Amino acid sequence: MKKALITGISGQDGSYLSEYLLSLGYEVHGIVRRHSVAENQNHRLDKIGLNERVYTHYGDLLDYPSLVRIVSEVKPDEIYNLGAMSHVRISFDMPSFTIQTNALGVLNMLEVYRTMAPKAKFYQASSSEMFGNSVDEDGIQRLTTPMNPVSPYGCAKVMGYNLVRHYRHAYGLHACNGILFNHESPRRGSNFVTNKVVKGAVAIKKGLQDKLELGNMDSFRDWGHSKDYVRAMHMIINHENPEEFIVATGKTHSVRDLCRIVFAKLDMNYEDYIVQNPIYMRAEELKYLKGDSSKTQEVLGWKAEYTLETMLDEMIERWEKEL
Ligand code: NAP
Ligand code: G4F
Repeated sequence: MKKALITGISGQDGSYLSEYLLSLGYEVHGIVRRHSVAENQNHRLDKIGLNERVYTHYGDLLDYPSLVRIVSEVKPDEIYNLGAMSHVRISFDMPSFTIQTNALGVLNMLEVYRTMAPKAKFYQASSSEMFGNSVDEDGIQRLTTPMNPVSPYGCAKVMGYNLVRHYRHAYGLHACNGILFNHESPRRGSNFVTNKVVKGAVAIKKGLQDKLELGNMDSFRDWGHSKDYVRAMHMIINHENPEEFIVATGKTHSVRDLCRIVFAKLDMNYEDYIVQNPIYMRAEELKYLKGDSSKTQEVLGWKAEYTLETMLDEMIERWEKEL
């Protein structure tokens, strides 16, 4: 039985990846941070039903001794480093914590990996936010597009990305990067724009609120589903050569398009309900994302099963049940 260790197991991707690896017969271990409300500790993992093949360990990417203890106890075959301060706008408010977790946290994991479990494989959760406002002339970001990050989050992710490549080259480790474009799901944090719009629209439809406050509606994102993207993570780490891969749908929509689609699904016109509030704007905005995942499709055989529409339907269903 293969053993996987997931940092960020309590997050959106960590919970879907655990579910997927369990379905493949893995023993799954995850690092969780201590929460003051113990009931919230396994908020997402409870959804998949913690079972005898999922083990959680208290730790933190910034607490090196905890990482040493966990990696030496677990002896993982595969390490997925998904833990991060993952909210781009909040990274402007907490730049130091973001850089520590998303850059030095990667260094800590790589050092523990190199010294305690060098035979394991290592996956790093890299991000399309690393491209910033770089776009090729044909309006696409690909593996050769320069990285010009426009947020503390993006800067930290570029550092993590480069450290992974450096450790691979310097120490001959099987360490790889998945550059994932935005991916969402019913388990997405409700302060990311897709889930915020879906939750707000359902609440308005049910008469629970009148308006929805948003920031910039003219940025474009390439939105896929987390379930499709965690399958890609497993393919990337298990490719014979550790390399970089992009995971994206190749389709892009503006935040305004997203609002139009979601409100129309609920028989409403978004223009009657959306109010713009500058507190949700960013000091510097990433305007446009549309990724080229042709290498991932051709080399690994990865293909998305969800469309934006089917994903939004699933998210609407969640909030219709819950609100
Ligand atoms: P998420 O839901 O915000 O989950 C982040 C996870 O990281 C949570 O489990 C969180 O724990 C944990 N974490 C935060 N700080 C930590 C620390 N100092 N030490 C240990 N764990 C820590 O994010 P996600 O959407 O699943 O994303 C997973 C990864 O992919 C992240 O690295 C993100 O930056 C990257 N990524 C995401 C996307 C996307 O569109 N979703 C795209 C590209 C890359 P708590 O629950 O205790 O906060
Ligand atoms: O949903 P978002 O917060 O996602 P963002 O900033 O693109 O970051 C996500 O994707 C990255 C991959 O490219 C990940 F690395 C990262 O961890 C995260 O998962 O914002 C999307 C767009 C932005 O242009 C933002 O300005 O929506 C715009 N927006 C407009 N109003 C808003 C809001 N975003 C949020 N969160 N909240 C708003 O009220």
